[in-house]
Amino acid sequence: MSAVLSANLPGNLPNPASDAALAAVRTTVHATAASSFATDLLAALGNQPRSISPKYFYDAPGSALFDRICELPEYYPTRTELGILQSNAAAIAQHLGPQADIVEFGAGSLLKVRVLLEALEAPARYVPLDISGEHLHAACAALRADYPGLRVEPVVADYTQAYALPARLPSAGQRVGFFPGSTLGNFTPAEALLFLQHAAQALRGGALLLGVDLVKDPALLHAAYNDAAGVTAAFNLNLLARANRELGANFVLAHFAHAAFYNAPMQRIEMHLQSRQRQQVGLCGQVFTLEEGETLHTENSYKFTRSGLHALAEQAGFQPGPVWTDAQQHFSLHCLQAPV
Ligand code: AVI
Repeated sequence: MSAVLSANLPGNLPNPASDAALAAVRTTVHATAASSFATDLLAALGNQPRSISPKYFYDAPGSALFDRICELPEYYPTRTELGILQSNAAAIAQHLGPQADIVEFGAGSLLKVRVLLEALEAPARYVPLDISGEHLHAACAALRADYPGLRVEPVVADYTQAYALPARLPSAGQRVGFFPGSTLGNFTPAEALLFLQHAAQALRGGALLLGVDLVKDPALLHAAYNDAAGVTAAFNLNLLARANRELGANFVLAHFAHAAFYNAPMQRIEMHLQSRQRQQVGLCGQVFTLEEGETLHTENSYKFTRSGLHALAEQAGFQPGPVWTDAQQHFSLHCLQAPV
């Protein structure tokens, strides 16, 4: 998960890579991940308005909280997308064809790709890309145990930066990118475009199966990000807890409130951490004053219309294909054809 994309896209286009090139990408990912939280949080606190990438939610406690969010009654995206996949598995498989070479951007719980693997005819390979090597390798071990015949080739990489995919298999069908969960909605529009442009090149001649949340009744959206059990609040506040753990900051969590609301003109949920009082916080030897009511903007979660997503995909070089949705049109799964 990340919202930082490289601006010089042509220089970063992925190519089938040598082992040395892959190793270089992995080393860079690890080195930058450790130092960037402090740098980005310092910059966020010093800026006005204050804003930080949602990628910092996902340390181990944050990832566990996100898994709990996905099970909440109010948080419809996960189960709705899974339902769409299950109900349309045969049609999706027919559209993607036999011996697909599947590339998943992120390796969440691997639950959704299992539905795809079950439905596809003789998938040739599964290549999940994730920034967390530990999580990725554990998930792949579980998958290998359940699909002993499947070639599983994890790549530790930040897929919002330059990444390299393993060379194509001569015997495989089309390369199929899989990006479920509406993670695209956590990018800025410019970052979303860059990600799609990058994916269009990486998947040349293949397709991208993309899950995105749809614009809907703001009351449903509000409930999904303000659950009664307070799990989303804990997820948001974990950013400060993480800064205390990793960076020696002195945030008092009780002095901040979770604030999430739908910004209709921008078609996005915004999450903020709102200062409950005038306070001072220390981070890396610097002291920042927050006035009562001031916020640190921690996440945007964009919602899409079918036509808006198609326009974005076309701008990135994809040709829109079939769209599968649930009966209530809450969520959508798009098949986008990559350029040849
Ligand atoms: C990961 N991402 C798509 C989630 C979303 O809905 O934007 C993250 C999340 N934030 C709060 N609840 C869930």
